[in-house]
Amino acid sequence: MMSDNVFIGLGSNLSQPSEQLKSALKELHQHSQICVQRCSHLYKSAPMGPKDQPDYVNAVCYLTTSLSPLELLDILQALEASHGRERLGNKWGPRTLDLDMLMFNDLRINTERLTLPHYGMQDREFVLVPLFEIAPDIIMHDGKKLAAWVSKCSLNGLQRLPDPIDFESIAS
Ligand code: ROI
Repeated sequence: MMSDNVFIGLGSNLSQPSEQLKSALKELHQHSQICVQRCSHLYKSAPMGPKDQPDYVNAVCYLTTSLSPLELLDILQALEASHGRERLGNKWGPRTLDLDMLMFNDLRINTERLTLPHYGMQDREFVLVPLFEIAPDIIMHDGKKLAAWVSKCSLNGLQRLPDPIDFESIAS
């Protein structure tokens, strides 16, 4: 059954970022082997990397799935592509939708397509803070509490947007 526990980081800084994230959550939930269980508020964040791009909107969701990590990665990448994402060497450039697998159970893998846990979490306030909102008690892969990671991380003016994501509209 859908018993694997996964955290996904969502980000967008083009074409109505908040709407990109909300529709991506809905589309994820519509997959027969994915059940979105919880999602954070939306957060406005300054771009990490090149500053000559719009601010981002970020969020984190917790889902359960019966897909394998690589099957889920295929779904995430297909969803990015359907939102007009172009992968043209703009690794640090603006994007309509970014879906990063952060953790898949306690799995540790390091392959060309997928590294778990996600390598960049530790210094990304726009990942750690929304993750902490929905899973405040988790222990990270170095044995430290997520709370300790959050307290060491620079917040860079991260702003929680007031309106929660309407979970009913995602699950319907
Ligand atoms: N910066 C922020 N604030 N949020 C992101 O999701 C994000 N994604 C990226 C880069 C370009 C590294 N910067 C980001 O891929």
